[in-house]
Amino acid sequence: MPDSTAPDTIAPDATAPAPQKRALITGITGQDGGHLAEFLNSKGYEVYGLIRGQRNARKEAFEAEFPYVHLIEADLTDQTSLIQAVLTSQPDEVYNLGAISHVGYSFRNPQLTADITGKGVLNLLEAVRIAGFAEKARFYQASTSEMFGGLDYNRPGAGYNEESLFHPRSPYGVAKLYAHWIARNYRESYGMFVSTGILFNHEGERRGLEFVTRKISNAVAAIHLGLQDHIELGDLYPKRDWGYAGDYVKGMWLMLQQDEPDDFVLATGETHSIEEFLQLAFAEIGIDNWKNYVRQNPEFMRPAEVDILLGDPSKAERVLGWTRDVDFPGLVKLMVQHDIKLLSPGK
Ligand code: NAP
Ligand code: F7E
Repeated sequence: MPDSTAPDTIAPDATAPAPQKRALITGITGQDGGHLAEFLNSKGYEVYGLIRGQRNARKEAFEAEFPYVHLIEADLTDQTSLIQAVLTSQPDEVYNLGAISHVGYSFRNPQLTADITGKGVLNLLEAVRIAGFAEKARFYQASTSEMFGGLDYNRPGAGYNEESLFHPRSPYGVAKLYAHWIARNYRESYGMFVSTGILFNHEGERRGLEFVTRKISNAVAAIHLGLQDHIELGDLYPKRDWGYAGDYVKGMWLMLQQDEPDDFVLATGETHSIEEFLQLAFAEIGIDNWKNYVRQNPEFMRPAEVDILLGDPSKAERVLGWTRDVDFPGLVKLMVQHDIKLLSPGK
């Protein structure tokens, strides 16, 4: 017999904690994926991440460092796996960080770069729609300063902002520009909450060894410990607006907490050459004459170079309240000290 005194509906308990938010991250095994997983976990999110390949070399180490992340097998080039990933994770927020992200590699593998870095975004946006999450899930697209191209005529004195012209100079930059516009198109066409972060270079202890800053910090640490006697690099004159990855993932999250989706530049507003990075990195181990340890190798030069990148983060600072904790000397120090520790015997 039903209890006739029971109320028809149960009033919501105002004291109950808000339901745990769920985030799906592509590219979770990469630099930003690690920082973002850590950050979202600290905010109480249930974190899901895509892992690709039948035996991903990063899986074991990733699981040891991030035991709270639920890994889902999927690939940005495989639409079915992406739909399944959305259905499994039931996300409130989707962060699309997965990509071929190395500019030099993209010159050697331009079609693969187009498929993953470019069309992969379309596959993921469609997966969100097909799985029925177009209204529920907020979407972050990892756009890049490489879309600007660093050409003189295209550079406003105060740095690139959200209104600057695009002129990508690599297959990577071109693929990212497609990704940027298809993401914006889904916002405009379907009313999806899609925000893009146009991020300038950001580095740190999780940076891949194929990128110049980590290649340098790793080599400087190895030279300090007597494991290596020089480093081979390409061009040393290019300048980049280098920040710390841990600061930048907070900006990504802030973009998805706004009332409306939008596009935001994240940058430091400073630009430094590779030579300046080298000088500070070698100074960290007490070496002034760093040129004696550096050899140029054309293998590391690119068919077209982005000479200088400088960003203007004022919109993100004003609208998102985004701030940074690590400055350029602090970044170099953090990376070199981390690599000395990592390479030290019995660490
Ligand atoms: P990253 O360390 O190179 O990580 C890239 C990630 O993409 C890895 O987890 C990789 O997984 C994944 N991936 C590659 N191909 C995939 C595929 N077919 N399907 C699914 N996942 C795939 O890059 P990051 O520095 O963290 O950058 C994150 C995102 O921000 C990227 O989209 C990058 O282009 C963009 N971005 C980076 C910077 C920067 O300075 N770091 C600046 C602007 C924009 P595996 O482990 O399987 O290889
Ligand atoms: O090169 C020069 C190279 O590969 C920086 C990615 O995260 O940021 C990154 O792209 C500069 C270039 O980063 C070597 O020619 C000299 O001028 O560290 P990188 P990147 O190309 O700026 C943007 C914003 C992204 O979106 C990308 O995903 O350093 N350089 N010698 C060298 N670069 C490398 N990798 N290796 C060298 O030996």
